[in-house]
Amino acid sequence: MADTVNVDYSTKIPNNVGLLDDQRVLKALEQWHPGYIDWWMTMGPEGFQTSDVYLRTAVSIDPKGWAKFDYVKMPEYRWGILLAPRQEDRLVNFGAHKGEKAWQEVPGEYRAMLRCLIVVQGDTEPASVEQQRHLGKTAPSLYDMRNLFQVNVEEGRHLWAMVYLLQKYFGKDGREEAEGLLQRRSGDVDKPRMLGAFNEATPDWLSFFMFTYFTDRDGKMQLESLAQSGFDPLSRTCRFMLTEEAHHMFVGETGVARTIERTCEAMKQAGIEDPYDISAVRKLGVVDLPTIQKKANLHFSLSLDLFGSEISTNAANYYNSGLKGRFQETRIDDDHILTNAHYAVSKFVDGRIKMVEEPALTAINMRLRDDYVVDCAKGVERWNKVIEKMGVNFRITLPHVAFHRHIGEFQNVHASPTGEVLSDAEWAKQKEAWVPSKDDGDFIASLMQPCWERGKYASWIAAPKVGIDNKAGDFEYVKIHRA
Ligand code: BYC
Repeated sequence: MADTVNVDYSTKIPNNVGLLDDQRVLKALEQWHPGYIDWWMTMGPEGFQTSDVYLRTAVSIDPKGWAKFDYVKMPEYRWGILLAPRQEDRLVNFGAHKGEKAWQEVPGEYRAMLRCLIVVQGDTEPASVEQQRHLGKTAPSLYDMRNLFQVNVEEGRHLWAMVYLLQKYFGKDGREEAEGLLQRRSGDVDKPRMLGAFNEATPDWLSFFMFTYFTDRDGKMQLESLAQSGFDPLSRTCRFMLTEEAHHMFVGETGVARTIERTCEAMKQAGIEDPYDISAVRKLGVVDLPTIQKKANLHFSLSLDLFGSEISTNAANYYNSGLKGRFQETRIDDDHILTNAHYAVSKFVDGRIKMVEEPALTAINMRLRDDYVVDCAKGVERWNKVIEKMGVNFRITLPHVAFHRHIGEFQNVHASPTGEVLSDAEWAKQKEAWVPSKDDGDFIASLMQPCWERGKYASWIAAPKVGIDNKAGDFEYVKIHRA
């Protein structure tokens, strides 16, 4: 069977890539399946594997109606292989091969590079599930719990998507890499996940919302760039992943917005005008706005690190080879080859942060990061609208790109959120005003009391405006069954 719009559920692994006719890959995936389930049971959402969760499952790749909602026990979720429809006559749209027919097989000379990109992408998916595995126990509502589990099962599916590419196109080393993806663990000293932010803890729900807002948005940008790939199966895979990714960022944006809304509402009710009167605000059982700002500072800066170095020969090679493009590559008005183009890069020169013109090819990471910052700022403005509407005098801002960085130009620089360069001593003195302190973490942890009654929400978060799948306010999104 050729690639189809509808998903074939007759095989153990649902798919629209004709796996029935591809016994080698079907067998390889079936062999990988028990290890995956084993990983899911030990590293997936802790304590809720026998609960019935109102989840969406992809049943088609038709953008008009691709998902169906129903109660599912998570280990029985049908993780499948779904690729966006093939576009006839698709071309390589950038780099040295621009204008050639898009590749249906891996170009030999780019095999190692392509494998590396797929493995890095694949590694982030199970990492995020591992980071979030304890959160179910402190869910502020059944609605939020369901959203967490939806994000988790879909990250699991994104792992399947990358493993399919490895198994189908990379032979023995692909199979080894697929195994490796189940072996590494987020935060493990001996076998950590590959990228920095995916080894950080997600200790509370505000971190989860910030992560899905900022870090899933890096996912969006990276997937958008990989969706441009001249290697057509990767492009089609990423295009379908992006359909699911939108909900993850929605969970983040609305989660933070609802937290802000509840804080402002409680302040107004108590007659507190000063958002910096932190102890008074905290007594109301809500997160004060300055602490929300610190959380945003932390997650934004960790996510900026995921773009790699501003100047990167890896990125130039990916681009030149036609493997990874820019955000919305085909809509950019230039030659898409970039050998003579320049791009302004923020750098640390003679003790100062400056913009410097660099060859555009080596500045690909920087450009994607710039696009990311613009995208992040839009949701932050929507958060500020919530604050403004409630009549509170406070604004959330994105910190300077040099703030709190561990990768790239600014990794050895201390900079304030407004971009002033600081001495070690100045940084040490002020750091706790900018990133969450242990006290902030302890306070947030104290708020993380489970609230699992239908239609009820924890003290620190407002109810959503609409239900998932338009369900009523008291809908039982998770029928909890604790084993
Ligand atoms: N942490 O030339 P450089 C998602 C390494 S998120 C640790 O500066 P390059 C999701 C780098 O690997 C999206 N190491 O960077 C979100 C390289 O090592 P090698 C995931 C890092 O290669 C939420 C060396 O430093 N997808 O989907 O241009 C939930 C020098 O690298 C880091 C992708 O990232 C770091 N932060 O760019 C679930 C797309 N940064 O090669 C999922 C695929 C750099 O010298 N990945 N290094 O051993 C890529 O395109 C690139 O690997 C990167 C790095 C953009 C990450």
